[in-house]
Amino acid sequence: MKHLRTGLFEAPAVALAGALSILGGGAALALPEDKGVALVPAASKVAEEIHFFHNWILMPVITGISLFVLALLLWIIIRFNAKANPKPQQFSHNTLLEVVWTGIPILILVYIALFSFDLLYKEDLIPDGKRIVAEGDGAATTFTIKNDFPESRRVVRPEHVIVEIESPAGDRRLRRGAGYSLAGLGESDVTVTLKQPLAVGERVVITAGRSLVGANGLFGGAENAEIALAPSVTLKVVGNQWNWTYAYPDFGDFDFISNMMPKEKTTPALYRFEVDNRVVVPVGETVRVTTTGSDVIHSWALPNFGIKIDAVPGRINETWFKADREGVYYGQCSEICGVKHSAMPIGVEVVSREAFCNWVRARQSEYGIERTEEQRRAEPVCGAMMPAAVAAADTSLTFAEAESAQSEQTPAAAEPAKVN
Ligand SMILES: [Cu+2]
Repeated sequence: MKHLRTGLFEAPAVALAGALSILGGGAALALPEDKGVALVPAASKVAEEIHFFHNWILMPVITGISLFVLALLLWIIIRFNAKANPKPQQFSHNTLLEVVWTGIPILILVYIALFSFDLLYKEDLIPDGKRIVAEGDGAATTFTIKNDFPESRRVVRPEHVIVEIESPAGDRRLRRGAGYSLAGLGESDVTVTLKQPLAVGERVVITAGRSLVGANGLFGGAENAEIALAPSVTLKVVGNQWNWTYAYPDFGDFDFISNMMPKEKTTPALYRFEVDNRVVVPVGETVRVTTTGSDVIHSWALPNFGIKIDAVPGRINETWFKADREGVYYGQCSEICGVKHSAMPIGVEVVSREAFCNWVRARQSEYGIERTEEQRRAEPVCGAMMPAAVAAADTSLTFAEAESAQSEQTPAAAEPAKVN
């Protein structure tokens, strides 16, 4: 493993272009705001579900309980004070009342758990969805995707398959149930039959798996749901007193240390968030995050992606995220780890696939990592983008890639501005 100490290279300037474009679009940057009370903006489906859980499950329950208790207090103060009620009752215990005030809280907890456990499971379980992309030829209507998941993860229900049609211009139509039929659910091959053949230039994108995210359970949102794909990139995170080491095992295992940016090198708004070497990840890709600690327990927390996972010496924890939007996101160590616990922030840049691969190439040459042509082709994300591999890319192309291919990166570097 090649190893460089911190400060030998700057955060890549080219990657910042992605951040600037998202800021230009008016999307909020992931920084806390003065007097802000809401959660930082969600940048992944799991974070969106966490927001939903907070806003529509927890808040109504908390508000209802608070108002109910307030009403009880007021009632007791007014109705049962010594003046209004000079001769108090002398009984104690009431079986019915005690059963009710034990039973109702249990039901409230079960209600919360229904949503909470579902969410915890999604955060914990590494997704295993897969996708095929097929080009239309004006005649083909039938497409097959292998149902070779482990027994318990087999595709068995219609919602385990999402069929999308993409026009040559890049807009997509979602089809759920209408426009196609499914055969072979629960068997070794699942067949999608379109009622109308794909036009030349149209593409069908079939995603299968049980890692459904963004559906928001009972309250609809199925339109928003997607099936998270199996991770393509692995990011190794090691917590140290008091900085982070990041490694990219898929790309020659280069690693670097990320330290907090000193006060004089950053803005007041970014002080204690900005780092000298940011993590760089591609947009729209499922990233597997493995964490461990080199000395004491730290915690890698990134609120925009709904991630908070302990980095424990002697063991490896695992989680995942898939960033839906480009930008720069910040988090902080969230396990008290010593005197400079507050000085080990986390900075993550989500960039287009092109920008990510350029960054990877630059790091590899900087670290003197020799990669054979074969090794490069085998690299996730970037291998498929090599010119000779264009044909192979058709089977792994995602919408995110098509989108990011359209937005040309312009070299620019600036401090990310704060936008409301
Ligand atoms: Cu720490």
